[in-house]
Amino acid sequence: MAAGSLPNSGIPASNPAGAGVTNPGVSNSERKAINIMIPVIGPSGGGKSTFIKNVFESLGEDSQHITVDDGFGSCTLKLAAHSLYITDDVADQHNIPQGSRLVFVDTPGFDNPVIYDSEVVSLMANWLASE
Ligand SMILES: Nc1nc2c(ncn2[C@@H]2O[C@H](COP(=O)(O)OP(=O)(O)OP(=O)(O)O)[C@@H](O)[C@H]2O)c(=O)[nH]1
Ligand SMILES: [Mg+2]
Repeated sequence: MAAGSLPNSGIPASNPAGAGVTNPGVSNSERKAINIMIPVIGPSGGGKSTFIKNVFESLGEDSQHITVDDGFGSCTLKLAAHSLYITDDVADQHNIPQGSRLVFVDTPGFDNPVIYDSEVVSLMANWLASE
């Protein structure tokens, strides 16, 4: 993994495209593609990874890189970003630049037996600070 990038995302942690900016009123060719970050947080075993996997599968995307709990303990132990491109139709419908991506950030669950909640929060804070 390159320094400064999110695991599994293949994108830099810093977002030169400018996440969250839709540039309304500007034609699509003038807009820059953006990464729409969606952190998924919650209790350990609550179904965070399953939710992300289901989103990918429902859109016909490969979901093998998303690991869910196999019943033998806490599963997600690091932040893991999983991104997919928004279709041009959906982008136009919502005034989002074509070529933009949704980036789901899977996180370790709260109350898991491996990582303190404070560490989970710290991981998230560091990630947000790098954006
Ligand atoms: N019945 C039911 N089981 C679910 C649902 N969502 C997830 N599960 C099951 O709950 C278990 C935990 O799901 P995960 O998606 O790994 O949960 P998580 O929140 O990512 O867990 P951690 O990464 O350990 O924090 C798995 O065995 C899933 O199959 C749901 O909506 N209904
Ligand atoms: Mg998980």
